[in-house]
Amino acid sequence: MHLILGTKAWSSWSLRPWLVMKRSTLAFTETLLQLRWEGASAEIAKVSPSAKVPVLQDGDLSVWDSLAISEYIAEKSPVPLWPEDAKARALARSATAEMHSGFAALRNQCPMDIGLRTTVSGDAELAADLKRLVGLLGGLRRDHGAGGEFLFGAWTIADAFYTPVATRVRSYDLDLAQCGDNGVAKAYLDELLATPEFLTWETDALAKRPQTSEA
Ligand SMILES: N[C@@H](CCC(=O)N[C@@H](CS)C(=O)NCC(=O)O)C(=O)O
Repeated sequence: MHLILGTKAWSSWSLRPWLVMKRSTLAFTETLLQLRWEGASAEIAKVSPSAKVPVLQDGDLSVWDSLAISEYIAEKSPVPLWPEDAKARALARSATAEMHSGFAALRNQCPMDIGLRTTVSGDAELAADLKRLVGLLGGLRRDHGAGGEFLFGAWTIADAFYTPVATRVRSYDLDLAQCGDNGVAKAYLDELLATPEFLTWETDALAKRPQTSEA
């Protein structure tokens, strides 16, 4: 299988299925396409039906969109990538889908830029997203996380979808305690940043980080 990814410092959508692929133990190769230059869209359109990355190629099949790619990998993976319990799996899929389609203020006001360290004066919408984030992560850790460091104990696709958030909290110095965190959500996000898979991505992202960022 072959993953086509965008600039690793910026492309949060690429990071998610790349982490899923790593955790699956399946063999894969990858190609990196540079984002944010005048020809980027045309270059991506040559390999992606949606003109967006990531894309997964498996023989003559192209799968686009981070969530569809993650589900495809989960179907092929010898390692379980969703919780085994059906109710926990439904919750993991809900949390994953919520990140995929929600948290617009957090995504727009704090775009992923690994290596960036700054502060942001967010608005009420960002505060509402952070409050929801703290409630969601804290609740899942409390109710389902007992067997390990992740949302459902063992690592699942839901953790892949929240890893870019961990970089945003770090990059923009977001104060989760002010949004109701008793330390559980922050500790969980720090855990995501310490996984060997993320550290491998981060090293590559920093080595190839473009000089200028519009993020
Ligand atoms: N919903 C899509 C979003 C993909 C997306 O927006 N990708 C961005 C990069 S992170 C992209 O390819 N933008 C095209 C461009 O910059 O020309 C997914 O989950 O994969």
